[in-house]
Amino acid sequence: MNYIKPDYEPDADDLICKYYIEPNKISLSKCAEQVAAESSIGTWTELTTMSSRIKKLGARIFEINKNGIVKIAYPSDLFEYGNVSQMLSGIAGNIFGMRGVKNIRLLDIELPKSVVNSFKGPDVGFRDIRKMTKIKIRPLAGTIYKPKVGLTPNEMRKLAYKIYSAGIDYTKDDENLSSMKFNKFEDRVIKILDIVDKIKSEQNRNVIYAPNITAPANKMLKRAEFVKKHGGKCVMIDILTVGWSGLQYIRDQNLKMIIHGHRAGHAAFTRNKKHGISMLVIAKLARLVGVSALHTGTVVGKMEGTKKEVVETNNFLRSSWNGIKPVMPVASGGLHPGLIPKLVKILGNDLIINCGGGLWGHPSGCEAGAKAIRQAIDAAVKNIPIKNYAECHKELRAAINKWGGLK
Ligand code: CAP
Ligand code: MG
Repeated sequence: MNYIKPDYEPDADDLICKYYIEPNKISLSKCAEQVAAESSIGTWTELTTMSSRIKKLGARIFEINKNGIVKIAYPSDLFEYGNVSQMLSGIAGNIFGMRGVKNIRLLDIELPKSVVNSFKGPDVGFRDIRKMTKIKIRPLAGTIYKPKVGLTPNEMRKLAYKIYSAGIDYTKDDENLSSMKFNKFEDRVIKILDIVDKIKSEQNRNVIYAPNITAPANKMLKRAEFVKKHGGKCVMIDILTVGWSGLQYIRDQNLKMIIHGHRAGHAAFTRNKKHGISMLVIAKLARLVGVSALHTGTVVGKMEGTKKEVVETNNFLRSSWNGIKPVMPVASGGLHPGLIPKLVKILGNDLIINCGGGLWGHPSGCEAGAKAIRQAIDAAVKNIPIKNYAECHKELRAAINKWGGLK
């Protein structure tokens, strides 16, 4: 069967994948054909069970260029509606391990409306987060409790009060904190949500806490329901270690809570520029299934990720998409106050800015760390050079003295 159809014009009901392909000891077109076959209806040999009816479901390669960019259209009948796992088992499954392929990267996908609308997307979206927090324009000031793992619920409770009082809007657990013997999930949630209420009564601010519910699906649901019962508005899920089905299971409960999507492990797919799956594709799928906020990178922080990639992903998350609610990007990883103006210049105001070490490592303690972050955000939003702002804000000055930020 021939999968190369240079004259084919994809129609509105096709799912289109853009791949980068490097063949292994065969021609690029032969390799692309193997990919198209394996990801749709074929295998390594002609089949006696193949029929002209089934051939209509075959993938169509409608573009190949010398640089290895291959575009393939898949008829939407190949896919089960509302099932990301099945979709990926085709377009991002066996193809990564075939001998004829040296490298292959799924760079982008365009989904037909029928597939997009078979998913719910976020229950609570980007604009809902702004409404819930009543923060209209500026980026949200967030942090991750640090050390990552080790603090007790009582310790976190005290720290939460200090940093929320000093101006932090959004706090979250770290990706590897769930329910440990020294820090039980339920105990921690009750204690921190108690502080969330206290901040509401003392300062009339709706601050958010994102407890990490990552666990087997039934446990995640129990944890999410527990958070809701105690007045929590948000849960965090490590979406890639949990898997698409786990994420969708929680989303489909319609809990009306923010789902904060942490992407721990994404770089196993995204980091090798010649192989794997791009962050843009992961972001599309995460939005489809229904995260409210998603880590996408910082450009300026400790985690790898080019400006082009992060900007493109963030723009997608905020764009309109067949009625699927937009998602709030989360910038996190190695951030500190001195980097915030640069970050906001590159990524804009519609962001949750998370500083972990960049708050808890402040030389004057965590309250000063929280203040310095808010000061840096204010300077960025008001477009005042951080150097000038630091002259009359001592917390910001101390942060810059420790970590830099004037260059
Ligand atoms: C940040 C963080 C986040 C990373 C994940 C960490 O802490 O908590 O998990 O941001 O990366 O453990 O590294 P720091 P990404 O602020 O102390 O660096 O957002 O790129 O997925
Ligand atoms: Mg972390």
